Amino acid sequence: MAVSPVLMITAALAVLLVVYTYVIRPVFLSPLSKIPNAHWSAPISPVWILWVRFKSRNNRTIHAAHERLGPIIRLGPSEISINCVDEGIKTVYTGGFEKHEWYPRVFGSFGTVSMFTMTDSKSHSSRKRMLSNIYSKSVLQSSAQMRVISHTIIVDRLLPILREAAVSQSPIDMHDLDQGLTMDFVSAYLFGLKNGTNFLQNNSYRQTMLHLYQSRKPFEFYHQEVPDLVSWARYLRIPLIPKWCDDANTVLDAWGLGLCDKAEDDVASSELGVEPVVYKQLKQAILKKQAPEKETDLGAREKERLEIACEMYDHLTAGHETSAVALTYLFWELSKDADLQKELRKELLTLEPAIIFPRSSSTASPQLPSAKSIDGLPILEAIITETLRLHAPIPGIQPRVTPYPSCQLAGYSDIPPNTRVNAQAWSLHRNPDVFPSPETWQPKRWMDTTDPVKLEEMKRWFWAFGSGGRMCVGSNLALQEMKLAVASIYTNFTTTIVSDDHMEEIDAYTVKPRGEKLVLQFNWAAN
Ligand code: HEM
Ligand SMILES: *[C@@H]1O[C@H](CO)[C@@H](O)[C@H](O)[C@H]1NC(C)=O
Ligand SMILES: *[C@@H]1O[C@H](CO)[C@@H](O)[C@H](O)[C@H]1NC(C)=O
Ligand SMILES: *[C@@H]1O[C@H](CO)[C@@H](O)[C@H](O)[C@H]1NC(C)=O
Ligand SMILES: CC(=O)N[C@H]1CO[C@H](CO)[C@@H](O)[C@@H]1O
Repeated sequence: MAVSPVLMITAALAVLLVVYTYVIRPVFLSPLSKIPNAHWSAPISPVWILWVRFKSRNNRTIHAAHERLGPIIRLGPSEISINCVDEGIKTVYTGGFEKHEWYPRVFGSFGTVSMFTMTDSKSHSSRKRMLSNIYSKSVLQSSAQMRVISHTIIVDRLLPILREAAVSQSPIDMHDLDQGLTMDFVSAYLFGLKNGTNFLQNNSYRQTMLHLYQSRKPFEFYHQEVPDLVSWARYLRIPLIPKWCDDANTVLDAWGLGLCDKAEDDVASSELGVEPVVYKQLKQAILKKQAPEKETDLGAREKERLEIACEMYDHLTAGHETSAVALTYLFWELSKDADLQKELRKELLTLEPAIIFPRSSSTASPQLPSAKSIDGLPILEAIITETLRLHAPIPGIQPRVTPYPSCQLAGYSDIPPNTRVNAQAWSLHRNPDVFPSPETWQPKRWMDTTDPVKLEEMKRWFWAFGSGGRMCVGSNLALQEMKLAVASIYTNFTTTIVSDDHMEEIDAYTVKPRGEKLVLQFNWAAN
């Protein structure tokens, strides 16, 4: 059979076009081709970086590539990574590059998106305007609700547990307790103290819920990086993600929705300990924007209920896991340094009143000093900052997309639009020029005021809460609760390590120690 010359020419052209599009252009002609490749195959295929992520080697591989190749590297045909401030995180994150689809894929819930997962800047800023005020430092520091929440959680729940541990000389898994502490804090601010969680005092419930929450982690990769594969597998009934994972989601969604519905009953309250501060704020802000005829529309009401639930669920998860991990690493580092514990305690005793906790439960419990005075303690501040540097709870990539028509990053111009670009705190925080001996935990590096320029540079590279318009909205809440917890503990107790096997971070979006525990012994501090 003779093949027509027209067909042959067409076929040849088609092959050429494919070769041009998938090989010649990405390897030689695209402006991205000048950027050093983290792997030889990066310009033509994303398979290498997908494999790296599937094997949970994202952080170390990208980190090693930056060490080898400099502040900008190419990870795939349309993905790069940056590791610098100027023409790096400053351009991308402070410059408002939009979030990548990665976020709604992984962290969407209730069929909708939250402030954290919205990609489009307009809807995002509208949502952020509704919520940022109640998370501002000044509001949190002067909030009467926060004062009641703090007193209940620290004085009535946490300290008695630690006193019991010191009296009976029983070791405590602090990582487990930290997650209860932070969940109680954030849920109380979201939903009101009465209707928030009481994880600290309910071990079995806490452990069941946290186990469900954590169990899904190994399967994050699929939604994050290969969403089409997930859809296909579902369609073909291949169990890529096990059924118990879906079941865990169902239980957790119902739990989150239940907390919201309880808060709804108290939405009119401004009673201390009852008012659901964040829930109420969001509900009122959403109602204000809504057309009045929608108020009686059942479909619209249900949509609004789920939208609020999605936002609240996000704050619950973003709020408890990160702060708990930070506290765990802080207690770990501080438990290795008895001298620093002593110095810290001296500083804490300058608080008025100091958080002195009685040895016996029959003595009146302490009043807490103001959040503002705790915030002003330099050693405490340095300990927290250094922990967030060395053990950033979100150390990995925060993907964004480059804007139209092009941008310049790390000296490379004409970077095309819609290129995925990431930075990772893990690497930014390990620049030896900015943080000498980056692998050692040295709180005092933040207290060296002899060189203000150097200190300023450290602050520019500090990225535990991200930066720009999508920076963490809960950073002030996190810092306030962490500082209070650490201050309350080290005023009267010392800690030593009983067991710290596998404290290395897992490779994930929000990390945790691989061993998932940190066992400490609490003792009364000597005068
Ligand atoms: C030590 C504790 C915390 C750390 C290290 C942390 C870290 C971060 C980081 C790095 C981001 C940016 C993520 C990205 O763009 O991929 C972020 C965003 C966010 N965080 Fe936190 N966070 C902490 C505590 C909290 C708390 C307590 C809340 C509770 C309200 C919270 C709520 C959020 C929300 C809602 C966003 C999305 C903000 C936006 O897109 O505008 N975080 N956090
Ligand atoms: C722990 O929480 C569960 C679920 O809310 C509840 O049913 C149980 O009674 C609680 N246990 C204690 C000891 O408070
Ligand atoms: C707690 O610390 C304060 C200040 O050092 C001390 O006066 C008090 O006796 C301590 N309480 C106990 C039970 O050791
Ligand atoms: C990052 O990689 C290093 C090895 O380079 C490893 O020790 C560490 O646990 C990893 N951290 C995370 C968050 O994956
Ligand atoms: C489940 C629960 O604790 N619900 C409480 C929510 O707050 C209201 C108002 O204080 C209480 O009456 C409920 O018992």
